[in-house]
Amino acid sequence: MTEAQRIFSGIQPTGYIHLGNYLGAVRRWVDQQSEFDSFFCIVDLHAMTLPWDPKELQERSVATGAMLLACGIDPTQATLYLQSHVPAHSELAWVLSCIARMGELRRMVQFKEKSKGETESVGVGLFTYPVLQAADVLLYRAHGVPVGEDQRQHVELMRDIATRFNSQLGEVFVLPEAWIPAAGARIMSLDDPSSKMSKSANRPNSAILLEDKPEVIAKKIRSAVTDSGREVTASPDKPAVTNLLTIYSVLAGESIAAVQERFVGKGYGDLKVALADVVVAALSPLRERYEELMADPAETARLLAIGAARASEVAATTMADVRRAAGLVPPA
Ligand code: AQP
Repeated sequence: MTEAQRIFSGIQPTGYIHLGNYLGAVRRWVDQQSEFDSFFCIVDLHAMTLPWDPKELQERSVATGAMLLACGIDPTQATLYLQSHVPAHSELAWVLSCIARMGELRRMVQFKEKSKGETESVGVGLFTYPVLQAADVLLYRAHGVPVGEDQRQHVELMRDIATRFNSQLGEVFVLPEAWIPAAGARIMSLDDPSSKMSKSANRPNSAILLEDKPEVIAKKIRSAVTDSGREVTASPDKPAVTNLLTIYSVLAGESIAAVQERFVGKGYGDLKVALADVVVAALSPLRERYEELMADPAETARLLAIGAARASEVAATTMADVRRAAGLVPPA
């Protein structure tokens, strides 16, 4: 039997997991975990790149673990853990920050967006976090990185850093590939279809959270902005309706054309009512499992510790090769 290819992906515990995270990443992790040697990481160190509340970070880290389990991540199949429990992530990030170049980090769109032009006063971590992200993936010598569209540039950067390390110091790293889904790779905000649905948007009606109750989901969808015109069709001049149709299509497992067909002669209001039903049907079982798991956070913490032990073993092997290649003397 050939060994399963390895995949790695992460999620920040910066807030509440939303439908964009689910469709762009988490749902696919669940589908892929039996086929690949899967590492799914709650990247708590990344959650420190903008000012944070320590108590909230602690709570959200375990709650994110519980939500991933509720979504169907199976700790007997996948390695699920907290990034800070495996110190090799930070160690490798330092080594790679000596390989990465200022110019390539400056080009990162997320840095430009999140620093909002305040490049002198934001934390250094916001600038260097793509290097930590490169370390996250390269540490496990993962082939595939199942992510949403927003992470494409960061995966390109990790390939560049890995290539440079391998050619300067010796072949240590596998070059990872971004695995971006054909549909659902960029779910947009409900209140602004020009910006992606995001945990850090801090606008209550912009994102559907996986833990939202049915009435909240229906209300958010009812208040979603729509476009001019009346026809329920996906097109570049109808970004809001296209977004709603995309969500419907991915969750219902039907093509956009088939979904459009359902709404011939109907209006945006009809689409919103039907979409709310589809979203509630998909998310209610997750929310119920999540509420059960949150009644016993110690159990989630225990499962995360088991994942960290497995991740540490794999990380140690890579770090031994990195140290050797970099010329760091092993402890006597
Ligand atoms: N809107 C989205 N559509 C599809 N996929 C998405 N992802 C994020 N947003 C969308 C994918 O979800 C995974 C986890 O990403 P994250 O933890 O960075 O989530 P976020 O919502 O992007 O979180 P933040 O805190 O708001 O971060 P920023 O502001 O950096 O985006 C990834 O695979 C991501 O592609």
